[in-house]
Amino acid sequence: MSQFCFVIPNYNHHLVIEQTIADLQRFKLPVILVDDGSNQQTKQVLQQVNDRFDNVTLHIRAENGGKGAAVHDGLVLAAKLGYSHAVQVDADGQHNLADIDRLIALAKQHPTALISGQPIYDDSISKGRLYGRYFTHIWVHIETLSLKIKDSMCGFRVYPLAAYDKLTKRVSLGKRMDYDIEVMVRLYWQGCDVQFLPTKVIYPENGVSHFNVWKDNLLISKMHTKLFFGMLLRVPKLLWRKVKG
Ligand SMILES: Nc1nc2c(ncn2[C@@H]2O[C@H](COP(=O)(O)OP(=O)(O)OP(=O)(O)O)[C@@H](O)[C@H]2O)c(=O)[nH]1
Ligand SMILES: [Mg+2]
Repeated sequence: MSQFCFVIPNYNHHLVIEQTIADLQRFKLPVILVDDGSNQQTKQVLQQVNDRFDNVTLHIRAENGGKGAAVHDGLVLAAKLGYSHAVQVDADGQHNLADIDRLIALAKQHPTALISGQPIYDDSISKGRLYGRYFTHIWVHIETLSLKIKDSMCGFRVYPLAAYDKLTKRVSLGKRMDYDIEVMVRLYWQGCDVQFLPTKVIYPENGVSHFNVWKDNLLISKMHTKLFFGMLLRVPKLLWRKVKG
């Protein structure tokens, strides 16, 4: 039997987090909220959320470690608490929570797969972010020798925790914005199926993005170089997977 929980990483996102947790109550699932070394204002809001909702476990990281480090902590804690799947939702109100039912249904249909949102953007996304994503799509197709991965940057996902545990016992993943991409490619390399659900992603007007165009894009480029060489080592395995369909 699959047991689901939510994992929400939070770094200085205080505006909509309480409303997000309130909206998640209808699922009657536990929520692991990870404070990734946030500022005092956010800490106060997170404590308030923790006091208000019984189903919230607040995990506090002493220092900021990056999105990847925060999600990793949340997933490890989720596995330790006995859950089989963790639904990862960002804390900035960009994800369409109405699609969670469909995300979970897909995970139940494919219990060993990584399930991911495939973003449908409106005009609120900046052109820089949009084009950066195409760059990553192309790299990921090369790294997996496949067109199977339709998006690797969306943080709206369901992680199969057994497969994640197996992966992270072997390799340590990028700790910042490189994480979402790397974990998806490496799970794919490990043999994990990846399923996508088209979902609207918005950039709210008062939204705060911590994505640093120069620093994070450089980090992501370095990671693609590493994954490219990783792909070369796996060419026979990846081609065999293609042949098997
Ligand atoms: N950027 C960033 N996000 C973190 C960090 N730690 C946790 N997070 C959380 O990770 C999620 C994604 O962060 P965002 O800054 O929105 O990054 P993103 O959604 O990939 O980028 P945008 O598309 O520009 O919004 C949010 O829930 C953050 O609060 C961190 O150190 N840096
Ligand atoms: Mg965001």
